[in-house]
Amino acid sequence: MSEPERRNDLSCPIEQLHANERLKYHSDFLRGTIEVGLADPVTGAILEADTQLTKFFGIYQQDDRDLRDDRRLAKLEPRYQFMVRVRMPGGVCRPEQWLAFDALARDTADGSLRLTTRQTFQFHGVRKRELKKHVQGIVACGLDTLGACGDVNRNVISTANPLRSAAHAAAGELAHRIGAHLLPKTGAYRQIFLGEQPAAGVTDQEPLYGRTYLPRKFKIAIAVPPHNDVDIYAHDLGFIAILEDGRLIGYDVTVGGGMGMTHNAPATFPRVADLAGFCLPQDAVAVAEHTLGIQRDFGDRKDRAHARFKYTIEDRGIGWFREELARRLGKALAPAHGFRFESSGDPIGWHSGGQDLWHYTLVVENGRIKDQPGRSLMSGLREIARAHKGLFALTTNQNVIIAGVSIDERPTIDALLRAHGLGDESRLSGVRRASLACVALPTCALAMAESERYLPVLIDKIDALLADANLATAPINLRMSGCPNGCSRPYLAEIALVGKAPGRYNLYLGASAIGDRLGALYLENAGERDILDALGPLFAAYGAKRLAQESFGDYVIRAGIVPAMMRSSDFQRIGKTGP
Ligand code: SRM
Ligand code: SF4
Repeated sequence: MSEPERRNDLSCPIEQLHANERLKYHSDFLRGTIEVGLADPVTGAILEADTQLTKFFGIYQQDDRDLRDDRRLAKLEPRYQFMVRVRMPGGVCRPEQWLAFDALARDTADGSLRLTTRQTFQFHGVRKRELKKHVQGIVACGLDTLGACGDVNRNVISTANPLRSAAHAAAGELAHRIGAHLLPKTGAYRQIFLGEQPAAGVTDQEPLYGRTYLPRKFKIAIAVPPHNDVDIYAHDLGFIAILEDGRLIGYDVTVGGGMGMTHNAPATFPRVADLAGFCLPQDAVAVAEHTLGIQRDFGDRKDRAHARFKYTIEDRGIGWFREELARRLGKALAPAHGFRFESSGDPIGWHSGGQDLWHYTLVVENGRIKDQPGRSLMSGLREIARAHKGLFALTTNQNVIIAGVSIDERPTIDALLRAHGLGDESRLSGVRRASLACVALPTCALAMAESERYLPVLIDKIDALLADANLATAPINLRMSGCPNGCSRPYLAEIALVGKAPGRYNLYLGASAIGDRLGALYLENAGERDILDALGPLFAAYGAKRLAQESFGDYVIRAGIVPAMMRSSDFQRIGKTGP
């Protein structure tokens, strides 16, 4: 597409756009003054404006919020550190890559690995002086961090484990192809972080993105029914594999999903994606490119709170999108084929699939990999990586699958799991197995309340309520986020707790168990006692009155406890406040 057709880049003077647009425009393809900041030995930080640019390279400047007050009193600057996110389409890595990440976590980060809700690794606590070395370590093992954050297409996720079936393999392969096709082309990343020199006479070009990239982040997921483990409806763009007699014939396409909102700002809301149509496998990359192009050209570049693709779709309608896509693609999407989802969770423990192979899903509570007394998760996975001949497949439910184990190798993996206090998944309650929590404190600058550190403690208490109601194994999904941005996709959880202030959460109920309906606000600004007092009677009623196979989310709607969320834009308006 020629430059003048990029409406939002050029239809209005750059001065009238959001400050981030000006920053990108004048950044020399994302270079800014990052080099200057990295070289400054006086501070652990980089320059403020550059913190927006390093995001495009998967790097966030943070500080340890636990230490803020003490350091301020001691007249020290905040303990600046960096979060580094790996780009790993489809969430797959080889054992030697696992070992490299394990070593990097211990050498140049905080000693832990964090599995994210988008199927990749994050490192926390990387100091500025180690940042280049850390990124180079990731690149040395064949991956990178380019485009893992920032206003570009993010890490493309796909249903977990390409070794599970041919359709899973095709989904993983499509994630790679789309990810590679939509990667930014700037040479800034390699020059700044890998020390490469620009080739003589070569200037930067961003043929797909232009100088201002996208108005906001853009996320793509690929699902293989009946599993909606990727939460397809939470994505800007989704591909749902359509199989006939086990053969992939194409993808149903969804657009306009997203989670983030701001408390008490009704113009912002989570949105469940719309079904746009069907495309052939060979058209999927072009559909991704042109959908991204539509958002590039029509997304709101003045108001970042209204800049996600979900608002473009909400404002202009799915009919408009279909026509615009057809114009760019040169043909219309076919009518959607239709599909059926049965779950949004992971198969836990051993399961088989694909050429006589076995796979073990290890539950990693809230995605944090580190050793604890009696449960040496980090050391155990290191030992497994040394012995394992298959792959590691990360799931969007923050778990890891030890994938592609032959029947002969199973005893070795079992022994290693046992030796490290792992492999006890059957001991966990249904809620704990299915729970998700975002990172939140102490690293996330936007956190209003605890999440990763608090959810396990709260679940101990919720488990007691569930046991009283004979629901210990019920697979109710519970998700917690430290703020309304919704990084654990809470609005698609049957029970969601969204941070409002320290120790205070909004409680949402009534999302479907298969991830196609949002929850509704049930209790506002609730403390732990309020939450437990609200959930106890609901669990008792659900335990006593549920229909066969009825999920908790469906029950609370049938029982009239919360309304079914029919329209995303109603999200902030309807919903009962208080039990
Ligand atoms: Fe997120 C911002 C962590 C998945 C919606 N997210 C952040 C930041 C970078 C905070 C910041 O901007 O300073 C968090 C860093 C915390 C830390 O210390 O590590 C953060 N998000 C995460 C992760 C690590 C949560 C986790 O526990 O796994 C996930 C990393 C995914 C990845 O590998 O790429 C993560 N974030 C999500 C998801 C879930 C998803 O994509 O499936 C969402 C909701 C879906 C969506 O995008 O609509 C999500 N994160 C946000 C938002 C709200 C965006 C919006 O449209 O309003 C923000 C804030 C922003 O962008 O301004 C945000
Ligand atoms: Fe941070 Fe909020 Fe995302 Fe949690 S939901 S990681 S608190 S931005």
